[in-house]
Amino acid sequence: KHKFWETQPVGQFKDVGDSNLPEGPIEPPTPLSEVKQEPYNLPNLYEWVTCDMDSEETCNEVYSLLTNNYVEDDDSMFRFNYSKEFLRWALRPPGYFRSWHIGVRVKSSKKLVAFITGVPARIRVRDDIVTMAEVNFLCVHKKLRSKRLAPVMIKEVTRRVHLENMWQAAYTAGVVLPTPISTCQYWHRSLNPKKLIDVGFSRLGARMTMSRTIKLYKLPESTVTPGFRKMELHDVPAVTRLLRTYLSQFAVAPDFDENDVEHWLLPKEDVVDSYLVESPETHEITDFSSFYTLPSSILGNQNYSILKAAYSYYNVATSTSLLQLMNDALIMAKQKDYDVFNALDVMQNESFLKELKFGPGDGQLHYYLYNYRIKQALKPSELGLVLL
Ligand code: YNC
Ligand code: MG
Repeated sequence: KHKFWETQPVGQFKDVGDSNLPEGPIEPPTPLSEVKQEPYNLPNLYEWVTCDMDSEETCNEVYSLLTNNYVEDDDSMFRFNYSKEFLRWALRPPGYFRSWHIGVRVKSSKKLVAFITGVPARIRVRDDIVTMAEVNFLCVHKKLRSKRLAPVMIKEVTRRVHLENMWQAAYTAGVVLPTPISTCQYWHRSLNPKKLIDVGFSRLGARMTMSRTIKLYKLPESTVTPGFRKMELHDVPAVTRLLRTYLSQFAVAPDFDENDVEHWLLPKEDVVDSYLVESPETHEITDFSSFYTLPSSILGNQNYSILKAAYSYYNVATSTSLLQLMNDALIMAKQKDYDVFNALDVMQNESFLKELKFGPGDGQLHYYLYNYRIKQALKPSELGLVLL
């Protein structure tokens, strides 16, 4: 059934429920001298390239490949439209490898037709801190689908990860593959219900009018928590401490240091927003909330072409409730003109989703580890990891 995935060191469906298999790496590392030195073979018309995301021209090509060919919803009404600035941010964290930004071009025309990336990350799995690749942005041009190009892309990124002496990876996908470590659900909180209904993202509820719906989702003009403000560079040490303590409770979570926090969480316009609560009395940093910006193209609507979506990222509440903190995040997103605020049911998110009027989405997000076995699937609330 999964001709490719059956050959890979991942949890196999036949092993689900087998408690004799140990947790941890499935295969041991091989000596670096035994890692294949040449790229995998591509069909003859195509060639491998390393994509230099510092180059404006290459970044434009990656942006248009993804804008036209990346992830769509099941009904093909929306397609992710990651911005160029977002792609640069996502692909150049501390210690990144340019060789893990892999493209495929048509030899004759040099047209970019496929892409896959990895970035390095330290991920803690229970008590084990593992240096991994986070693999993302796997994309094959629509005209080249179902030709088994994806397995070659995956093998090539794996080879280049191995060359850096890393042997594990983390990734998410909307499709079921062998074998999810957890299956999560997206929830959506309408900020601009009229537009969401007009473009077919949501529907008017039973016995609801447009004006009642607008009233239902109305938010205060400004945030309510005293000391709530935007994160700044000097907050990095305090935010790192707060986040490390918080994430230690989850079975799988990133092991963030100050460099990671500066990169992943310091606000970057239209890419990542971060807020915190500084106690008006003690000036302690007690709470933190963040979201990233990922618009979607609206396919074939007369009136609108872009859906502006915020995605909940990392949140920590200690002085106020997570409910109130997230309500302030919603207020900020509304102020900044986002149409919808999305969140997965990971970490403690279930504690606010229903009360803050999020509704469950269709379609699930599956989390995976490569070459690392987990005995039993995790509940979403045991996951402390958000991938972009
Ligand atoms: C997927 N999303 O099952 P089997 S998520 C992984 N992730 O293999 P073909 C996938 N594998 O089942 P197509 C996958 N989707 O026969 C499909 N597959 O064993 C598997 N879509 O290949 C599939 N982006 O080339 C099957 O299929 C085999 O032409 C079929 O290409 C697939 O980024 C794709 O959704 C997804 O662009 C490229 O449909 C294409 O359809 C496309 O015949 C729209 O492939 C965009 C889209 C995926 C977003 C993502 C995470 C990717 C993770 C990849 C796995 C990483 C493993 C770790 C590597 C480092 C290891 C170390 C150390
Ligand atoms: Mg293909």
